[in-house]
Amino acid sequence: MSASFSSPSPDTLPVLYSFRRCPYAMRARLALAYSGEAVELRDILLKDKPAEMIAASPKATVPVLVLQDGTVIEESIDIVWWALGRSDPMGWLPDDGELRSEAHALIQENDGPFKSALDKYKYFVRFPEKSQTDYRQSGEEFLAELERRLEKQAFLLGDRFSVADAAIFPFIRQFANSDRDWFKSAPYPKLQQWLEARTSSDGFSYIMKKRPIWQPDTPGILFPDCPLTDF
Ligand SMILES: N[C@@H](CCC(=O)N[C@@H](CS)C(=O)NCC(=O)O)C(=O)O
Repeated sequence: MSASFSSPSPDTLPVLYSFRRCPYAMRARLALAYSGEAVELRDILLKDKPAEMIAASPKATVPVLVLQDGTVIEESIDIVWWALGRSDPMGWLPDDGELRSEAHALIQENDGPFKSALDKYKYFVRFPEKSQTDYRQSGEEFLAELERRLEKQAFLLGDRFSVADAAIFPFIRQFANSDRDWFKSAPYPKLQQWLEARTSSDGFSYIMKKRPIWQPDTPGILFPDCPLTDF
């Protein structure tokens, strides 16, 4: 925490409903934390969603960002673009239009086919049509694509960290954690290093800090409450 960081009061801020372990919520918290766009963070439990959140967003998934004018942003990637569009001190948004389109395309691949394979790999018992290995192999198509990118550059879009790295790594982490021994011995050394760097960073520890679950009629937590400059 730095003395120069001015702390707005949480009750005049946009409200973010979030669940600590959700990869979609992680990407939103990361973008908000690094943009410095302060919000009132309300950490919730999926099994006990607050009525306030469901009233704001009946689809009832996290993350949800409710702006002061009542606008509701209920897709994690839209929260990411909103935060970085307002403030991007780390330069996570590519200046180049083509690279921005590439970021969109890669994130779509992550959120679509890869996430679907990830869910089936993780919860294979619920999807008996195919084996866990089949599901893993289908997820590996995306891992291999990321590995190819990281063989020629340090980050997914080039030589600097970008919105694509921030939006995608929580899902790769989840895939890796589904069977750590397998992931450690899988032929994706660059991806393993990239993931390790992200998950061992102070910024990741910051967004993953255990915070008290929000209770209705109480103020949430000011987030971020310190400047983050390194990721
Ligand atoms: N497309 C949504 C997906 C969000 C999502 O599915 N979040 C999960 C948690 S990781 C959720 O809230 N699920 C509802 C539930 O489990 O009740 C987004 O990007 O924000």
